[in-house]
Order: sequence, then C-alpha cells, then structure tokens
Amino acid sequence: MERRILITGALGQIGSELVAALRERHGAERIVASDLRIVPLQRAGEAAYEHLDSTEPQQILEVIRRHAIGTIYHLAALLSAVAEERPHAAWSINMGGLYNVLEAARQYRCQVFFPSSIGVFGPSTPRERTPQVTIQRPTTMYGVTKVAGELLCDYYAARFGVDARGLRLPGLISYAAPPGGGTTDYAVEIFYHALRHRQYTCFLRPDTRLDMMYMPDAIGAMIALMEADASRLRFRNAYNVTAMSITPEELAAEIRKHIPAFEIDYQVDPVRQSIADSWPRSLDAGAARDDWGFAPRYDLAAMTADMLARLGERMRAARMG
Ligand code: NAD
Ligand code: AKB
Repeated sequence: MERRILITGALGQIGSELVAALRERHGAERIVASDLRIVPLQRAGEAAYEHLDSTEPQQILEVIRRHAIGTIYHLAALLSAVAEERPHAAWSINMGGLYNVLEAARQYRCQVFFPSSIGVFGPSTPRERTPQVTIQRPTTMYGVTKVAGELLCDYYAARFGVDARGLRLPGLISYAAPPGGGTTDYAVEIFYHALRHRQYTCFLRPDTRLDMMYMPDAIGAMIALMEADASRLRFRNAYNVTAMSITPEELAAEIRKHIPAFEIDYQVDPVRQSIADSWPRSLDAGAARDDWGFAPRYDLAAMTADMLARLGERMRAARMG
C-alpha cells in the first residue's frame, strides 16, 4: 500500500490550498490534514483530519503510526510578526515542532517538506538578487528559527538519511484563507480592502520592495521539489524561489487598472517595517530553476487579475449565503 501524506498546520494560508492540491493529485484517501485548531464536523469525501499539536512528539508518532504516513509537509509555525510578539512561543513551536517531526521522520523513514522563508536573510545579506548561498544572519526570532530549521533538516538528511527538502518562500498571495500574521500580509489584505472599501491603509512604506509569489505557483513548487529526483538536488534546505519583486505602491497601481477608484494610504508599523527592511528586495531563484525546473506562471499583472476575479467571486458567493 502507498503510504499516506500528513500536513501539519493544514488550516493555515498554505495548508488550506495544499491539502486540496494533494487530494486532487493522490486521492483524498491518501491525505491526512492536521492542525492545532479544531475543525467542525468532517464532510464525506474530504481528507482525514487529526487534531495535532506539533510540539507534542507522542501525538505526531501516534498519527504517523495510525495512518501509515510516508511524507510530512510540516507547515505548523508562527509567522514573522507574531513570532516577534511571542518569541518564546515561536522558538517552541517553530523549532520544537520541527525537531519532533524530524525525529518521527527518522524513526518511520518519512520524507519531510520544510517551508523556509526569505526571513532567513538579514541586514548583512546582499539585498538585490540575493544568491542561493550567501550570508544568513537574520535579526528576527522567525528568521533565527528558519535558519536553524534549514540546518536541522540538512543535519537529519546527512546524519540519518531523512529525505528532508525545503523552499525559501517569499510572501505568498492567495484568496482561500487569510494570512497568519506575517510581514508580507499587506499584499493579501490589500485585495480584500480594494474589493470591499476601495481603500487600504498599508502598514509598510510605499517603496518597500519584497519578493512575492501567487499561491498556485507556491503549491506547484512544493510538489515539484518533493517529487524531484534526489540526485539532482544540490541544496535540499532550502531553495530560493520567487515570482515577483514588488512594492505596495506598485501593487496598488496594478489594482487601480481594475478598480480605478482604489486609494491607498500609509500608517507605518515600525516593527513590521524594520523586519521588511532587513529582508531581500529580490531573490535569485536560479538554482531552483536549474536543479528541478522551477518556473512560476504568475507575474504581478496575471496574479492581480486572477486574485481580483476569484476573491470577488468568493465575496459575492458569501454575500448570497
Ligand atoms: P498560517 O499562520 O496561515 O498557518 C499556520 C497553521 O499552523 C495555523 O493553522 C495554526 O493553527 C497552525 N499551528 C500553529 N501552532 C501549531 C502547533 N503547535 N501544532 C499544530 N499546528 C499549529 O501559516 P502559513 O502562511 O500557512 O505558513 C505555513 C508555513 O509556511 C510556515 O512554516 C511559514 O513560516 C511558512 N511560510 C509561509 C509564507 C507565507 O507567505 N504564507 C512564506 C514563507 C514561509
Ligand atoms: C512572513 O511575512 O512572515 C511570511 C514570510 C515571508 O515568511 N509571509
């Protein structure tokens, strides 16, 4: 029997779409979604759901045993802004949870996906076309846990043969679930506000340039990396990936092409601004392209048109009940 796929943190921004994509690819019976949050009653035909706290090693082992898990997409974590507010909890969830997952993967010979981030870079990293291999000295707790996470995954791969692979994801833009408290959240919130109120107050300065990617490209990249021939992976943990490098004022201008009345103003949050100022302005994703064919489909214009159309549809459907 083919072993099943477990997703931790499955109710979050990425998990909400990754679970559906994996069900589509492998069949619902092979997918087990899990999160700290409790879901309402399960509907027939949906992926199995487990209430699982990734800081509890026994819970992970028990779910792996019971469902014959062979692959784990470990998404459970606190994002950058929340991690800065709650650094102790961030260490415990981001590091403790990953350690528990890797230990379980070692015992049960599971493959592991680790979502690293542009947060692994810091002020001493080259900020333009940030190379795959470069200085990683982040100044946030989130970044510290992501760099340590990359190293821990590499250690488990080299020392114990755990097939751990990861991506350094940029800010992700999506419509299925709201973002969970990151520095790049403005790039999602702006669409909700543009459609509802024709106005958005942004917490980053207008010229803050950061990497972003539309969720379908992120999900495609995760699955492509996990299915790639291991002998071609020069880095494993973790590959730079990106699809666009944009500022709030550029995103607002693109939205205005569809909603001419849209207006943006700025009330800068010093914490999130200083995190953004410590991150790259654009990543070099050449290694991902060369090693496993990373090729995002959505640029700023295509992403904006699709986001407005799909989020607009969802909002209309919600209003109709
Ligand atoms: P999210 O905040 O939307 O979702 C995280 C989920 O983890 C939530 O549903 C939460 O309930 C769950 N969770 C928290 N603590 C838990 C615990 N102890 N046990 C089990 N579940 C727990 O985050 P996301 O945006 O879906 O991100 C998923 C992963 O991808 C994270 O590791 C994040 O650092 C990484 N990442 C995300 C982005 C992005 O832009 N979304 C970019 C780079 C990296
Ligand atoms: C955040 O802003 O924390 C995330 C990320 C880029 O890791 N979106």
